[in-house]
Amino acid sequence: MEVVRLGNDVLRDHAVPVEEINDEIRSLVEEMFDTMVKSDGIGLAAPQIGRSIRLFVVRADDGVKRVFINPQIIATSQEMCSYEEGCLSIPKYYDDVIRPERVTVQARNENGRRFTLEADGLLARVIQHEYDHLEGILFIDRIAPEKKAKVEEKFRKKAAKETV
Ligand code: K2U
Ligand code: ZN
Repeated sequence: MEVVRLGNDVLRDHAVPVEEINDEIRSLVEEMFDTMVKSDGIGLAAPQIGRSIRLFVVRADDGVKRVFINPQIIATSQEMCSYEEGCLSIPKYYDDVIRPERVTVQARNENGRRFTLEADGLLARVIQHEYDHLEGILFIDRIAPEKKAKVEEKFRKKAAKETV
């Protein structure tokens, strides 16, 4: 599957809830895992493959594959931390982003079973980055405005060249 790049409007949409967790959703999840692994990602949100629905997959530090369908962040820690983030939709650009250290998320898995997960470390970081994708938020929205403007300009130029 093709990962959409910065500049594609689908990355700025507010994704809609998954109505029914059926075989179509389960096969989409499988394809997203393959795409994520092939892209050396540790997370991938459905809007990044052009599907504006509330679903993302994660493969953080423990290597365990996790699916989050209709996730809700129900708590975040006061303590914040900084981490250098990247994004498969904004290739080759990395920058430090400050976010809460820990997060509690409630979601359904690929079989529709509800679960609640308390995460810290890299898993908490990826969950927050992927959750942002469902809200149409990208990590560059959380860095200094002048740096964000430079990245957007670079991708606009690249897209313009490709369309020629
Ligand atoms: O959502 C994505 O675009 C995948 C992100 C996942 C990520 C979230 C938070 C912090 C770092 C990454 C990355 O592109 S996956 C590639 C990667 C892996 C480890 C560290 C940085 C970038
Ligand atoms: Zn991303």
